[in-house]
Amino acid sequence: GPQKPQPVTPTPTSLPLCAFLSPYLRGATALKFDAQLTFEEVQKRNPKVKEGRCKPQECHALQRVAILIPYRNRERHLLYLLEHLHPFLQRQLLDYGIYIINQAGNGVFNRAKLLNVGFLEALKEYPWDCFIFHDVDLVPENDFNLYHCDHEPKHLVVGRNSTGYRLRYKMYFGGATAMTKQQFTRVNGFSNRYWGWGGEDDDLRIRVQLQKMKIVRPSLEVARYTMTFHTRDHGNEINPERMALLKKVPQVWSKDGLNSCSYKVLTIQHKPLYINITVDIGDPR
Ligand code: UD2
Ligand code: MN
Repeated sequence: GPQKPQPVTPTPTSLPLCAFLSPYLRGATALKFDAQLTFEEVQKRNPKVKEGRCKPQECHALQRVAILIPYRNRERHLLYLLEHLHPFLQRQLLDYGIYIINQAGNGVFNRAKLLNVGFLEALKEYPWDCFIFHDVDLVPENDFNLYHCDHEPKHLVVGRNSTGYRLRYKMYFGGATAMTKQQFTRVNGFSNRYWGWGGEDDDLRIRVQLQKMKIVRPSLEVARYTMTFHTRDHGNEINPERMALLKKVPQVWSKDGLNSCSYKVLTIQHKPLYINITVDIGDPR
């Protein structure tokens, strides 16, 4: 027989879906970096952010996005990134959280392993759909560079100030990338074996290519970043083994990654503007 129409009651879960292109986007903005800025000030400017997270109240976000930032001793860079990223992500109408994965101790830095830890730990607190692996010193200049995941892994940094806003090389996959939970799991995450500077981003690209996934990029006009100036950090010297490691990716990717990532979480702090995970990731072996 004919079915009775169901009554529709407006509940928080029946919010309309957010627009793919938010009406709040502003396009290119001139970035200013104010030496007097404080974390308290950024907190005041972002009253809707609670414990590093925020989601739109007017609509149901299209994706739940975790921003994962590998970190050690870059407080000023972190402050500038938070200053710009919080309003940027709110304008994009995302359900998002910002995680800082802070390497404990003074051992050799390992960006890729920290990002694996971030992925595994963030999923313990919320069912994130999409992960943005993001350097702490890169500030996006245009909010049409959407921090959504795509059907293919997405590289977000086409150009930046220090390299004349051009792609560094055709296969470049560093700085900031967006992958869904499924895409990142399929490649077994990052390698845990890159200690020191370099190679880990190319390793991830090879993993993606081995799975026959394609890398997509936003247009050059929108995928622009300012990298706050820095010199090479102590403890993150160039890794001389990176080229040799890159040759072995096809043989090792399935045994080296998310499924072999051993670490010890020391603290998880829900700070006002971000979630801080301090972790002991061990030493190169
Ligand atoms: C490039 C890539 C980066 C990564 C790196 C090689 C770009 C824009 N970025 O960055 O994604 O592939 O080369 O490993 O191409 N960090 C700390 N504390 C430290 C050391 C590093 O927080 O002591 C973090 C921080 O998030 C930093 C990131 O690691 O942005 C990469 O290190 P970098 O900025 O020194 O290296 P860079 O700019 O050459
Ligand atoms: Mn940098």
